Amino acid sequence: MTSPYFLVIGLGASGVSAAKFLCARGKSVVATDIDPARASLAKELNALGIKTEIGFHDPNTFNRAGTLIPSPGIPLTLPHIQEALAHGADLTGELDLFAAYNTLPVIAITGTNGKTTTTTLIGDMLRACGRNPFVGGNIGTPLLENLMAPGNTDVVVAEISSFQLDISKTFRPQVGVLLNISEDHLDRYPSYEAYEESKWSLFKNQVPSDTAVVNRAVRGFEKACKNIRARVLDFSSEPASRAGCAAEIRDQDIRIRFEGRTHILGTDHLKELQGAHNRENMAAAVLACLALGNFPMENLAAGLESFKNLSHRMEWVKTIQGVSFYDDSKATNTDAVVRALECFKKDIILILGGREKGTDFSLLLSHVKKSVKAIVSIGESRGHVMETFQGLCPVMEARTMQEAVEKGYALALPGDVVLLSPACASFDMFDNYAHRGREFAARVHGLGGQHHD
Ligand code: UMA
Repeated sequence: MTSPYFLVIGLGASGVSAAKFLCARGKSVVATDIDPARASLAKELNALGIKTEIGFHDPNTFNRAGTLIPSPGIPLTLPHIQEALAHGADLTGELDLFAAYNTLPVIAITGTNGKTTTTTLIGDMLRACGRNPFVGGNIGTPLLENLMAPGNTDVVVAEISSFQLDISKTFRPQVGVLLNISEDHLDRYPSYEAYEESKWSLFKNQVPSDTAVVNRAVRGFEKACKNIRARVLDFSSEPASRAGCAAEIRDQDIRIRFEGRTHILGTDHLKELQGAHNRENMAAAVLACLALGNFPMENLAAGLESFKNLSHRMEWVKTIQGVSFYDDSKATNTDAVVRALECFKKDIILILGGREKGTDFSLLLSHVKKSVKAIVSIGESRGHVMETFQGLCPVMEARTMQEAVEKGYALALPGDVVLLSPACASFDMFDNYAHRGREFAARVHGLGGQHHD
């Protein structure tokens, strides 16, 4: 093996893309994945001239690498990574590889919740303004894909996770969006403050001609903004912080103030985007588009109207005998579950649990008290869920999704809602959140019964 080479660690979507991208640029690439099931994929990469080590991680391969490219899901605390860094290896990832070669303007969206909705909205709105965006990043299609096959795209809309930001030194979006920060991924960060810092780092390379779109209600807003060189456009729906914001959200209306113009954007008719959190997502999306191109408000509004609800995000599955089933599998933290619970008045049977990420279930206590009739706990965190909520409402355990759906249905009366909103990662029982959601829907459809929808 010639040194130095790029070592791609993990062959999921991000790693495969990075390996192919570097190889196409004539770089020497080695790729490794701990999962033996990646063997057939490795063959494809071998055919391109990429050497692979599958089913194990060899410390020697790490130590001899010039640059490590860990996939976002791989913690940097992995001993092989730490050892290689101590041997002098560089560290980079999807964002910086992309930044080095990309020539298109970039809108980048981060935050604990609402990233995917806002990213999708911005894409829809730009299309309604006659632009041709590439929409990618954490949302699913790695950014490097647009460098390998750019087509005639003219702007990049990138959903960005804290894991991607953690290994970025150079990524600089022309427009950066920070939606909110709440507890998540505490298994990956030494403290909540470290997670907050990671999110704010989206703006660290911006220059005065760039724009930072920031929720004014995010803790530490004033202090953090002192370190932002870009123009700041703020938004808020919180009574304590919304007055005078570039986007001020009051009830159903968003008042936008931008470069001397004021627009009132009514949102009441946008049934797919209900809830205060969605008005925040819309406000941020509008500001981001205005910052990029000062587009006409009619086109932006048309873009909002074309939005279709996302899969596994408060997705209605079916109503059986008056019991409505909703798939919110994408809710992998407590804040997202709160938003889901707020969509219904009461009588929710909540399917909760999975792989914890330093999850503090007690953040849900008051909301559960208000609107949850019973909990069905699934996954590795069954015991923790039981411990937290027993006494507040009935809590039943389920070992499989089939059992969870059956128990949820058995507990429900006509008019009730059975909601899968787990507050946890899915990897203890499923490949990913989408797999969990599909499994839920399949089991619901398997229940049969009379339709009331
Ligand atoms: N692996 C190893 N060694 C290890 C651990 C894992 O080789 O020690 C391998 C696994 O066997 C697997 C691969 O690493 O083959 C998985 O890597 P990954 O988890 O980074 O998954 P990717 O498919 O590359 O997807 C990543 C993002 N995943 C995570 O951040 C966990 C995707 O975001 C993103 O869409 C994709 O890159 C493209 O950029 C998903 C996500 O869950 C949606 N993100 C988190 C979130 O939104 O909360 C941050």
